[in-house]
Amino acid sequence: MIRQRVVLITGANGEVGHGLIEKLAAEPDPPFIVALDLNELAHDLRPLVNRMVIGDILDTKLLETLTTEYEIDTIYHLAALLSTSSEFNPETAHRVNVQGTVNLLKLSAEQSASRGVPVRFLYASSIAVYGMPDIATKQAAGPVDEDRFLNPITMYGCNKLYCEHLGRYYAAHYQQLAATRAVGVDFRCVRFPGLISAVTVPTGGTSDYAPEMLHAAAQGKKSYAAFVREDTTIPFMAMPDGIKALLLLARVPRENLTRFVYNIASFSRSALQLAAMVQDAFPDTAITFKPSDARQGIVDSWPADINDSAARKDWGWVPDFDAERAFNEYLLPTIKGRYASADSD
Ligand code: AKB
Repeated sequence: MIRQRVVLITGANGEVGHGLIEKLAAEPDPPFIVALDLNELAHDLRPLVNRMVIGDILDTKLLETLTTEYEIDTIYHLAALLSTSSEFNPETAHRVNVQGTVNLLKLSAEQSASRGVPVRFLYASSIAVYGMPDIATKQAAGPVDEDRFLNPITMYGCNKLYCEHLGRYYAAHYQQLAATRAVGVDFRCVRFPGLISAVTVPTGGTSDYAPEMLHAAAQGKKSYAAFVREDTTIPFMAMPDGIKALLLLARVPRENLTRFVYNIASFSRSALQLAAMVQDAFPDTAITFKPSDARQGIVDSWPADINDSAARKDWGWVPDFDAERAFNEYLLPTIKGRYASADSD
């Protein structure tokens, strides 16, 4: 039986899934997209995918069915419980974030072996893998490269860091003692900064104060209280650049890659600077700062800036948007259109 060759997207209904599906479906020769998510796909995305599977990455029976039905060429593994949500239920987060990833890596290893060609496995990691020991070190560190300060303080960060290692293991060492060496999974990973989308609002993350203040203002709310201090600084990226990075990394020939895990950076701004940009555009919303100790501690442990020179060198990564372009050419025009059309619905 000839099986359909497909691209599988987990967490397809999440923020990154939205942008990725739109971009893949708009390609001149779009792939056959199988979208997997716990929830039904948003209405506007439904026609853009070939198959929607409502299910759990912990359901190994479901994953087995998908492998028998399809020849999985590429996986974008986006499903995860984010950093704040994970702290409320760390063991559940561990199951979803780690066991879910193992299930998909195993599926990829089996498909790679049966096809004799490595499955490309794109993994969405995060700046949460870092753990800066204190604010003074964070301020003095400058742009942090991939291999320093890897002492995450959240379950999510621990999960992401460990799964980066699992990806490397399934790529280079899986079944290393077997009589015939397995075809390794083609594991490729980006560490996302805080992503800001004009069309979706995140839930359960700790970088959420930035998209939340923007969406609250665009919705015409009278006020928004950010859960961090004014001086809080971490790296951010406009969603289209995050999608661009995933697609670029997916397409680069493996021999160009010198590592499995790459930082990608775009702009770092303090919460106060972001609030000023939002208030310039939406002067009627008052943005205030009411730090929550717990969530503040998490963002303080993330670097202020990251070094993405390896991605730039190996696969030609350059973001399209700095902070000003992100606001003026993507976030503000798109978000104003979005809420204006919601008003008129
Ligand atoms: C979160 O805040 O948990 C995510 C992330 C930085 O990975 N947005």
